[in-house]
Amino acid sequence: MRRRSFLQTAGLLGVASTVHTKIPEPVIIATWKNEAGTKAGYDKMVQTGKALDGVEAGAWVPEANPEETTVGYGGYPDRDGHVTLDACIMDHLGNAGSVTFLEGIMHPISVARAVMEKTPHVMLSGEGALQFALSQGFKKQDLLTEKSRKAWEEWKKVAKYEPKVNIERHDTIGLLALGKAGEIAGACSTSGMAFKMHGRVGDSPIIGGAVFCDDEVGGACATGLGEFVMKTLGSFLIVEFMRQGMSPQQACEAAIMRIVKRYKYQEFQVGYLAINKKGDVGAYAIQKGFNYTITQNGTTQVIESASYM
Ligand code: SD4
Repeated sequence: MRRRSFLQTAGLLGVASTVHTKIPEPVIIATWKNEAGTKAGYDKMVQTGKALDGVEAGAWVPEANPEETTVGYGGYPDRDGHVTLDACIMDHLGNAGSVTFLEGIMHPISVARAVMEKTPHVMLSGEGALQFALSQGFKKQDLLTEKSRKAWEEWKKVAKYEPKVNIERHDTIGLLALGKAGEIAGACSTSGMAFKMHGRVGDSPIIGGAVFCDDEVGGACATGLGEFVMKTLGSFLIVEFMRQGMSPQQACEAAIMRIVKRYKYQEFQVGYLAINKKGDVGAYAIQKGFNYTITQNGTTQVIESASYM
């Protein structure tokens, strides 16, 4: 008798909890105009049922596109002519992986995922990251395209490091996904700032900088001049603001204000995206011109972000 009444109570609780916890529609968002990336990520997420697969597949698209000069193959090199890549990925369980200063591998996001899943570490860098990638079956190739090499030759005539705000409007890809089970994952992939110093690493491989997810709260990702994302640990800050009760929009704005209050923000861009467990999305940037792409229910839209300036 006792057992049966326990089971009945448990059953009732079960029903009650399904009624109250409505899982929102799966959604994937990405920095900038990245329709092909978010669509590919969304399709993958629908196919496998996992947000993590969605953000990885989304990053693959610009990584493989030679016309995309800020990510992967075709990315602009550093001042010495090396294409050096940074990427990171984080899942809903708090697992994270990243690679920095990686050369010669087209899909650094997948190497970051392999670091997360197959090593006891979070971050591998440079030659060590490359050796690990090769050991996992990734193929080494030359990522410097003719277009990027020419741009570098041109840059060398004056050789002035000058990060450009919103260059080409299809920059570094940061992605956030809310999966079928309501789980949150995030990823980021970049070739970093064009013509940077050799060895420079930006925010994109920094967990808490370019990407942070906490499945109790939501996720955030960043783009723009990484030095300022790193100095304020932007994505971690946004998730913590959401934990304290802010909406994704309020949290992105508060994180941009941290930069604006402390640094000479007029000359550079930082843009943030955030999502919470309900599927609410926020976006905010320092300068005008930041936008993001969202795919949900099979529909993809590019949306202009609000900005401080
Ligand atoms: C970096 N945050 O390497 C990257 C670059 C970027 O839009 O996002 N550009 O600093």
